[in-house]
Amino acid sequence: MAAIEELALAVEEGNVKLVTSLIQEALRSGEAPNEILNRGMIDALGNVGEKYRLGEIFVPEMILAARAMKKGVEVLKPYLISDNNRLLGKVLIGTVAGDLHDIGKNLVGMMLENAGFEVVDLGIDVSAQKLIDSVARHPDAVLVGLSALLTTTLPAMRESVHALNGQAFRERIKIMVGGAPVTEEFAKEIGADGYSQNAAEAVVLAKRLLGEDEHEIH
Ligand code: B1M
Repeated sequence: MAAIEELALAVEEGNVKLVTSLIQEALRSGEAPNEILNRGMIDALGNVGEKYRLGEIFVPEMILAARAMKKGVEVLKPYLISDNNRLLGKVLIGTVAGDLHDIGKNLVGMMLENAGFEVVDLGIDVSAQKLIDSVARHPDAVLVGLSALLTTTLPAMRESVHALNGQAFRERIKIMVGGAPVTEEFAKEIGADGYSQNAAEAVVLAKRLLGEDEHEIH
């Protein structure tokens, strides 16, 4: 079996040690870091979610898989990060109130950082009030990114965006949202400025919202 398929299994099984060595093996055999991330880890967590949905595994197994994924991202991070150090602006990013999922949010943050944004991670379970206080505390922030992974926390995302929309500082910030249950329509409906489906698209969206894409040097 190729290292990348073995890696996907190791992530699913939550085998942290094996994840580390298989990533190193995949890198040595010339696999692209992005492929390792997408096929070896993100897809694996997709399978874990499906198995959980079907009742084949339970929360403890999901926790182990998430831990293995986090370790994998840590090992892979130096290979995913470029030496791009343009400062495109400060982004505040967090997972909405009641929601503890942070793997996707962390990936989005990492990709934004890699693209040249300064990222302030507000963490998980971020209340609307904490968001307001954080934007106020960072007068140079230009973008707020919100993540939600549960259908039950979509109302918290709505509430957060509404709360931000009611603030005087709204003019200086853009708001982008994402996460598995979030859609373009929902983003529009709640008054966010944009939605992206994955971390790579989040970078494109962030640049577009801030008008940075026009200045891109190709
Ligand atoms: Co949870 N969980 N979970 N879970 N979990 C899901 C989300 C679920 C779909 C599984 C399932 O049933 N199939 C389901 C939600 C169902 C629903 O709401 N419709 C679910 C459930 C039910 C729960 C609990 C309620 C289980 C329980 O306790 N009974 C509980 C809730 C806890 C809470 O938050 N209050 C729970 C707990 C957990 C763990 C703690 C065990 C763990 C999270 C660990 C962690 O994050 N530190 C966990 C995990 C690992 C998952 C699955 C398996 C994987 C999530 C993940 O990290 N995916 C997930 C199943 C699935 O997603 N298929 C599941 C990989 C990640 C890279 O993708 O986060 O989608 P994702 O991020 C993507 C995009 O969505 C996008 O870009 C990312 C990268 O491409 N994106 C953005 C995300 N945020 C963005 C922000 C942006 C832009 C793009 O702009 C700002």
